[in-house]
Amino acid sequence: MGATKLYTPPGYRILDVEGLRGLVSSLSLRSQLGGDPESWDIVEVGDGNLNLVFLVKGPNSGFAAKQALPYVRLVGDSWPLPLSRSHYEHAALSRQAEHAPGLVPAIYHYDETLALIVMELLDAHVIMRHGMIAGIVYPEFADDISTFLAATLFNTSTLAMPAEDFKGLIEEFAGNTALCKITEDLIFTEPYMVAGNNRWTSPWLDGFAEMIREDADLKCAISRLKLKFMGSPEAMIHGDLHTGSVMLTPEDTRFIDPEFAFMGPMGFDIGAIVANLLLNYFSQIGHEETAGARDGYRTWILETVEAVWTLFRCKFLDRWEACESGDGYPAALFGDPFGSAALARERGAFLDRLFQDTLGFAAAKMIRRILGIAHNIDLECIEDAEIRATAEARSLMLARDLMVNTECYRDIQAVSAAARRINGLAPALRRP
Ligand code: SR1
Ligand code: MG
Repeated sequence: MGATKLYTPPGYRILDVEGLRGLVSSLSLRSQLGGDPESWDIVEVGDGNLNLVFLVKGPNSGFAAKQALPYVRLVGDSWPLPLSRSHYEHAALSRQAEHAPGLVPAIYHYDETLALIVMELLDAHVIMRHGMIAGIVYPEFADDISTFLAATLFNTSTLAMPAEDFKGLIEEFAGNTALCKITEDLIFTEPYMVAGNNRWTSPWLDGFAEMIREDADLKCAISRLKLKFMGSPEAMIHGDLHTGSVMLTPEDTRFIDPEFAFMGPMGFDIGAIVANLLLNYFSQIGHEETAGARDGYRTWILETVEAVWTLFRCKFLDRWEACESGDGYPAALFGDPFGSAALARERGAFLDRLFQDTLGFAAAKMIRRILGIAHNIDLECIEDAEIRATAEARSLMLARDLMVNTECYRDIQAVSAAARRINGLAPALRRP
């Protein structure tokens, strides 16, 4: 990235702990916290790639405050990034709250100039990625995420929306181009070529990285997916729905951080979560005390992958069957018995295509986390490089097959069966 000048609007400043204390003490939120501003406990805890995140606690309550920086935090100010992502995050959170109430954090305050969203403190919750590294089972997760996906994707598509409203939504999110460009470059392009941002567990994975760069079938498949990502405004998608965008307890789940939201392909969100569950599945070799100690957890992960898709499919179909407001398949065309039987088959075919998209996008998400710039802590925290590379190589093997031979996977059980089989293979690693 060249040294581009950072643009910040008048009134924007990067907040620190004292800056936030001063700001909050002038807002009505002050009384919600209670006590004297000096007594508030404020810490910056952001560990993501892009933003600042503060936790603010007073004697009566607390909240979380997320501020967009004018650059990519992971890299620094040599990589500018527009603050407008905060606007899109706020817009998406508001829509998600409407369609999936109780599954996103409540918003308390939004400051467009400061690119600051103040929201509910999820103190009892942990980032799902961390919970899964610790081997915690989340019995409600599959039900909650399938509800979230079915509700947000169906209701923001033109299966549910009249055409005019749907086009309004496309317009509302059309400007989030810089965040889309990150995805277009970092997920769909760079891992498949020589690029300065890329890194991997070297030399162990050098052969895999080379094979992927020379794999014409894979490069056609990823480009097909990129085209779909850029040119298919099917629904308002979260856009970055990995397990770092989920905060939960065993009883309660919230989806956070939709700053990548735009009108895109539904399979991108479903694929993101499937990918991150599978990456964690393969990473378990690096988290168990003794070989096989996490087998029960592995089983739970794959059962969860299956449940996410199966429940999503049912919930999406239920919504579609109950809805007559969308312009996509006008109800007026399908009122007679032949029409309704044909529509039922059509819905099934739609979900079958969405399943294929989901697998392709899941594969893309897996490959980028191993060969691209932004890796997952699930794998990164494995200190032994050979063990880490083994988990990563297995992930790449499954991802490559999912992306190139997608149509061979007729159902989600075929995916978990392939993951189980590949997890027993010894990948050919390059030794130092
Ligand atoms: C440079 S930003 C890298 C990644 O961070 C976000 O979480 C998105 O996944 C993005 O691709
Ligand atoms: Mg994020």
